[in-house]
Amino acid sequence: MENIEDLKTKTLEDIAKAADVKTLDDIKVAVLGKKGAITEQMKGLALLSVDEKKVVGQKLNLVKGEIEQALDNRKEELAKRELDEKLKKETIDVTLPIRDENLGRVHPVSKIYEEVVAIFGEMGFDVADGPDIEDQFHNFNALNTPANHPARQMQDTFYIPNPESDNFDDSYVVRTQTSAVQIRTMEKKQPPIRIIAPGRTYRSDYDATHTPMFHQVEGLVVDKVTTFANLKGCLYDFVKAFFELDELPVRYRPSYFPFTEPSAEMDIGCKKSKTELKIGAGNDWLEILGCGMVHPNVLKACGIDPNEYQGFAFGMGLDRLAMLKYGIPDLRTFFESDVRWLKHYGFMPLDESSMTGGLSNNGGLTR
Ligand code: 2NM
Repeated sequence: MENIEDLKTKTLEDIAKAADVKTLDDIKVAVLGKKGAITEQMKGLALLSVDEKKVVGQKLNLVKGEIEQALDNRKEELAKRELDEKLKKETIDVTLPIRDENLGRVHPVSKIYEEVVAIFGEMGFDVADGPDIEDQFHNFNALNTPANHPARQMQDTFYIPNPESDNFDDSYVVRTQTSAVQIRTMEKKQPPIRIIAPGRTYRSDYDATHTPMFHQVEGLVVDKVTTFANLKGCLYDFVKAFFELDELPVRYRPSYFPFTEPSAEMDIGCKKSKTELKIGAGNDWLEILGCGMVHPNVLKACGIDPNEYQGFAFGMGLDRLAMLKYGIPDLRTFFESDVRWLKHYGFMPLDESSMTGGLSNNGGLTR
């Protein structure tokens, strides 16, 4: 019979040396298994005298217990080490570049929005916003748009009943332009004012270039000396930055808006062919925005003295800008939530628009 102490020492050494759980299991079988060294000795007890049986049996049980304990401890140690190694191997380096094929895309209108905010932000404009549902004072009256004005007619404007009044003049509207934001800004704050108001607007219209919900950005500058020359310089800088061109012919045509006097529409030079529209060169013109000097009545309605202050304002369609800049032919597709469309026309989310870091990030364009 093998010396029990020797067996114990050797087995404990083997356990301490075991490098993995499999080796431990092998040791367990070799010592405690059906034909294991301890098990064999247990069987051998039958041949001993009653007194010897008692002493050797106790000894064997003790050693068996110690070995079992050692196996358990070592197993736990190894499992912990294996887990540590696994965790170390699976560490995520958050500084690594993202796998951008898995990311979603930024909608072209959001991209244009970011670009417009970046350009006017650099010029010192603040971004202002307001509610989509407006009262008629802020959407019309304060904008020098009298009750009989065509812009108020039912076919254009979505009216929302006022639960507290049967009088039609008290009904609300979903804003037909973002100008109400300018009105609210002027009501709250005396000049100098320099804001843009980008956001959703609503009119009852639907074809390839009109959707009932669309996006506008309007701008407003009010100060003691604010001239039409300031307006021209500001918008000229804007269109050049927006279309990323060093030179871009522009012209102003007289126009009419109730809230500005004089009013104008700004065109940019382009070349139109059957298949292509090239902005910047050529003998054609493309209407890009409306603008003008803020009407004295508008300033008055907001508590600003038109004898002391003047302002200019402008407005343009973000969706239209997106169609022009990225050559998207049908506005209705903008709002169909088709993921394939978005993958085609959308932008990588990490390419932020900025005046210093690149505006439209054409490198990030997925086309
Ligand atoms: C346009 C065209 C011209 C405009 C005017 C104002 C306000 F509130 F100051 F009177 N905000 N926006 C304006 C002027 C908007 O959109 C084509």
